[in-house]
Amino acid sequence: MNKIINPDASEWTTISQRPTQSFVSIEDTVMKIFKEVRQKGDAAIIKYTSFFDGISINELKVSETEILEAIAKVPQDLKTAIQTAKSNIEAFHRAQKNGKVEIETMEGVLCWQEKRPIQKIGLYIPGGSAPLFSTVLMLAVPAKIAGCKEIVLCTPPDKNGKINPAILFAAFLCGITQIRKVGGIQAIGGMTFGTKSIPKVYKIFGPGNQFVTVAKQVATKFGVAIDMPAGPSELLVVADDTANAQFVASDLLSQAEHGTDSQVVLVSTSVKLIAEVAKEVEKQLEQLPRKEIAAKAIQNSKLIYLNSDELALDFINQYAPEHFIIAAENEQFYIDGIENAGSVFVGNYTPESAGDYASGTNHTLPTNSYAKNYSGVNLDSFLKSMTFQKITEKGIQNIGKTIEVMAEAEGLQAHKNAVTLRLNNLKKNKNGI
Ligand code: HSO
Ligand code: ZN
Repeated sequence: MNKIINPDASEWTTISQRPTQSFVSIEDTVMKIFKEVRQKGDAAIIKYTSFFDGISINELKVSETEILEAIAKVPQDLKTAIQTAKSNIEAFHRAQKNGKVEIETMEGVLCWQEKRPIQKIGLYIPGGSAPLFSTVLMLAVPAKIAGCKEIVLCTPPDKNGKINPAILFAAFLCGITQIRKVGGIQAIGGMTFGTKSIPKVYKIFGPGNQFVTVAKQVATKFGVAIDMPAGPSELLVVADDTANAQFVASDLLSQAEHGTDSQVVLVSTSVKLIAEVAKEVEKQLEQLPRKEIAAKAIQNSKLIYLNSDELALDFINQYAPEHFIIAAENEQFYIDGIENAGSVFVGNYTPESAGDYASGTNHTLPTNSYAKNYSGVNLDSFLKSMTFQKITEKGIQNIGKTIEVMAEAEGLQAHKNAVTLRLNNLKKNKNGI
């Protein structure tokens, strides 16, 4: 781990930089595959599934029998855990519903806003070394609460053409029945253009490797919305002498084990704690089944000493972490002052794992400093806001002049006329002509 003592503010930008990835070459590959998916549909999907996943699959749809078989395979304690997590996620996201906003801006001028679900959405769930069935809950639960009508879930098959049973169980529990065995660029292409077996969607959600990330970005060029630009997972912990070094180390490692490119950072006002955490990380790392992955991420990680809470907070806001753990005595100072973070975990007994799985908050969050301008996935991610207005006769008389003057000044006579004709009509009626 790299110890950095009292870095000067001029060095913060460099310290905050995540390892850069070059996406240019991937973009060409994505364009090529998208073109083929658009032209050849399922045939292209099948071709690339065989090429990238090493399995030849003719039926992309997951059958009911497969779902039932998978459900039978999931151990009971895992089923119970998934159910508990689901009900917490449901409670938190249901509470995010907010009613209609309605206001009479002038007498007779009524304006209101209502939300409507995005009708067709696609959920991408990565496979790979750690199939994240928890992400199914994080995306499907709010999608259902929002009322999205058509939800398709794409996830890559393993070498035997199968999908992790827990992914299928979580999907089933959430009422997702449209599941397709397809991953990577071809899955995103399928949902962007639609094929015989993959429905076209309006918005794509979910994490993925760099190929999926670039494919989602390219999908936006074809009119599809995406949740956010994704990147490798990250965690920043701020801790002082009141923190528990073992806990802090375990949190840093919990993110480090996601991938070799994960970013973990400790910011501390205590040199003593930094030394203890560094020791603990080495110790706990040895015991981890995924220690090779975690060790690589730890190599890039940073332990930063800053000599005041104020400086620490400024740095953290500049870094804009995806996850931010506060393990410091002055916790309210950080709660009040944090401007840029995806999700915040407060106190010594709030591990990031809680939010990753079960407490109720969403774990699909902005990385790579996008916490400066993006929110994590929440109920609104699945909704659109629409505005309405109704103007009465009295209302158009009240607001008419304002519109006429502005339209005239913009040189838009037809806009002005749309008001003038109505006002004249009302005048005539009033005069009984
Ligand atoms: N920390 C990950 C989410 C996750 N962790 C899923 C475990 N499973 C990205 O926020
Ligand atoms: Zn995690």
